[in-house]
Amino acid sequence: MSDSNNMERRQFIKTSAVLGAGGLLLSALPGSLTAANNTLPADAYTLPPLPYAYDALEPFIDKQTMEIHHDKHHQAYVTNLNKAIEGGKTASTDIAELCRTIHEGNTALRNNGGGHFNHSFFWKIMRPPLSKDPATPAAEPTGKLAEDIKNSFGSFDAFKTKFNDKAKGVFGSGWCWLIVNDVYKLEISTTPNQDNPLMQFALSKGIPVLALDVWEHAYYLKHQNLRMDYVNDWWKVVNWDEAEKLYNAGKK
Ligand code: MN3
Repeated sequence: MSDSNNMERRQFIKTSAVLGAGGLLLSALPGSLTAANNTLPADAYTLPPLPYAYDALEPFIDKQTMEIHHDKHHQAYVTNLNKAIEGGKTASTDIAELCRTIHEGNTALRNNGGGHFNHSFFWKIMRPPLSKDPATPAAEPTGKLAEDIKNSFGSFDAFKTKFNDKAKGVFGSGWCWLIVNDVYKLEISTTPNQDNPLMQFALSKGIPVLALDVWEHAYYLKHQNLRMDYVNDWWKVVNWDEAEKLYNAGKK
C-alpha cells in the first residue's frame, strides 16, 4: 500500500472513528495491519495507559480501585479479547468497529470486546476533579452539549436525576450511557454486562457521549454497597470537554 493510500486510510479512520478510544488504540497498531492483510496477531489489542495518575480522581474514586480496575480488570478483557480473535480475521482492528460487528451469540467477543471498548472509553471520560473538597460543585457541560441537554431533558439537574435513576436501576452488572441515538437525539440508556450502544443487538443504539461503569468492581472498595454514593462522586470527575467533543462528532 502506498504512503498516500495509507494516509487516506488513516484520515478515513480518524474521521469515521467517532469514538476517541478507537483512534487512540489504532495508533499503537503495526502499520502492516490493513484491510488487505487482516489476520490479527496475538497482541492486536493493547491496554491503553490511564490518561492521568491512579490517584488523580481522589477523593471521589480511590487510587486502589483505579489500579485494580485498570491493571487487572481492563487488562483481563484485553488479554481475553486477543485470545478470542487470535488467528482470526476481522474487517477492522478498530475496537469500535469490532463492537459494531459482533454477533449476539459470540460470548467471548461480546464480553471482552465490549469490556475493552467500554473501559477505554470510561478512562477518557473522566479527569481530575475541579477541587478535592467535596463541597465544591462539580463541573458542568458547556457549549452545544449543555444547550442540547437542556433542550432534551428540561435542565441539567433534571438530566442528572434521570441519569442517576437509570444508573440505579441497572440490575447486577452493567453500564449507564448518554448517547446520540439513531435519530440524532440525546438519550440515556443502559446495557447489561459489557454490552454497549455500538452493538447491533443493543436495545438503544447510538454514539456514546458519557459512560458510567456500575459494576461493583468500579466502586466496592470505597463505596461498598452504596452505588448512588459512587454515582454522585463520579459527577465530580466527568470530563465534559471530552463529552462535548464526542457529542459534536456524533451528531454529524
Ligand atoms: Mn469495570
